Amino acid sequence: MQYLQSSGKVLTKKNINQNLVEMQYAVRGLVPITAERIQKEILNGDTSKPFKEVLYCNIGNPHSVGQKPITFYREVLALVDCPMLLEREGVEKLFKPDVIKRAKELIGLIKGGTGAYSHSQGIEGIRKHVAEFIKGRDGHPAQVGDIFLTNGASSGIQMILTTIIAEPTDAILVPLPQYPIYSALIKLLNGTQVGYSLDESKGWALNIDELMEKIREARVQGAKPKALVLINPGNPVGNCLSYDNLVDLVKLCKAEGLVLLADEVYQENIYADRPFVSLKKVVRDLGPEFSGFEFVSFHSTSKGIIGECGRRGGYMELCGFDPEVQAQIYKLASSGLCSNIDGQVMVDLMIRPPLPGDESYEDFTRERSAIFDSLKRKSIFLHESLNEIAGVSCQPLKGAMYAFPKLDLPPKAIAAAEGAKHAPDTFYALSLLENTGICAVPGSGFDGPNHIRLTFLPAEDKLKTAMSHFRRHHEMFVKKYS
Ligand code: DCS
Repeated sequence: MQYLQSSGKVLTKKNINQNLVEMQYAVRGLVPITAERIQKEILNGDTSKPFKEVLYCNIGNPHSVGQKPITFYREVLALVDCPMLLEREGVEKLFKPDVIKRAKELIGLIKGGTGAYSHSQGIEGIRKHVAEFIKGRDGHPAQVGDIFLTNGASSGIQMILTTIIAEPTDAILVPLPQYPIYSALIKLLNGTQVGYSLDESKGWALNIDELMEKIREARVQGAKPKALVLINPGNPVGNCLSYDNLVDLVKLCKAEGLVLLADEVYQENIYADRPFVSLKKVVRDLGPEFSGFEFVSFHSTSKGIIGECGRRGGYMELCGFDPEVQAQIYKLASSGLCSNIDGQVMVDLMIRPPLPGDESYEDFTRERSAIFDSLKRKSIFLHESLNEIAGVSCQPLKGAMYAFPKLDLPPKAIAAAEGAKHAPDTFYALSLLENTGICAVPGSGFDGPNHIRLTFLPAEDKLKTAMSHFRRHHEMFVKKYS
């Protein structure tokens, strides 16, 4: 018993991994936790709040706020997961011929069925399709052996950062604002985070000069920059980088000896005229001089128009890696045995939609367009209505699924936040939640203080009502602290 702590437990908050204790992940932090408590209170009969339900605008989880799954995906998934249905009488009345054909094809690829472990990098036939998809998208070939199917993009990001960070001075450059999986994992793995700012006044553009300065400064302070994270289209800022900007970035990373990690999970979420260009295309377009350049691209079934977050599908493509390093990454993947098979099937469906002439094509296109068109309308609506509020400014929302407006908060509000031991934007987000039921994430959770992140995923009527409440709250808040 001498090994027990005073709490009577072997493990206490003080003796577990302190990097875990210090790690922060705001997307599921204080404000969403408070929101969940409030929602439970309402369900238990509490009528004291000035709203009837919490509106979750904190997380990019489309189905949780009402987005319907696309029929074709679910039908194929159902048959692949329950092949016995294919033997049932009348199956062809329930499922269209192309659904049955696709399901049989996938069943043929998955040796052992969805209940068996697969190859640690993922089912080879599906990786072959991923390689074909990349070639079709970029016009440059991809190798099946370089594709790893992952549990969402998250597990790929975790594997790569685990591989890269060898000592505390190993530094990863991350954009500011950033998606907090990067800061969280760098903390957990005991590395160094070096932020490079995106320029809000220029629509969150990437500034190569400031980036070079950050790399130089980090070196002066004894850090060893090893990799740079790029989120394109951006979370939380909704920007989309130009081809030329990406070219400059690749040249800089090559010259500075940095591995480029391209988080491209929002590649389908583009609402303005600038198209998404993949990092792979940019690097390969640069020709043979860049053929050995090391970079990774992450993709996911959680975003786009699909939004199948719970499926945990994703892939990463490694390019230019030393085969000995890639073998270690393979070993790391094998220590997790394999990514889940349902997610692997979802990846295949994501990259091989029904084609014209397929029986499901029309319905699929209609369902897909309805989701996309609504996202586009909401991105425009949110941008415009946020900018109509005095003291709130929002850059154009060109991609992803978030608005990241800047809040001009009165000094008295900042002092009150300090008194409550909260960052000003957390104080604001808690007030917004308590008064309107809108659950948003404070910008400081993304290293973008004095901002707030709102998803534009809820249904259009709900979002419209929410914005009028948002405006009312903002005016009330400013008046209260002026
Ligand atoms: N990369 C970015 C930029 C993301 O926004 C997310 C999830 C991920 C990776 C990981 O997603 P998956 O593991 O599901 O592929 N976005 C979180 C967010 O900001 N809201 O919802 C989840």
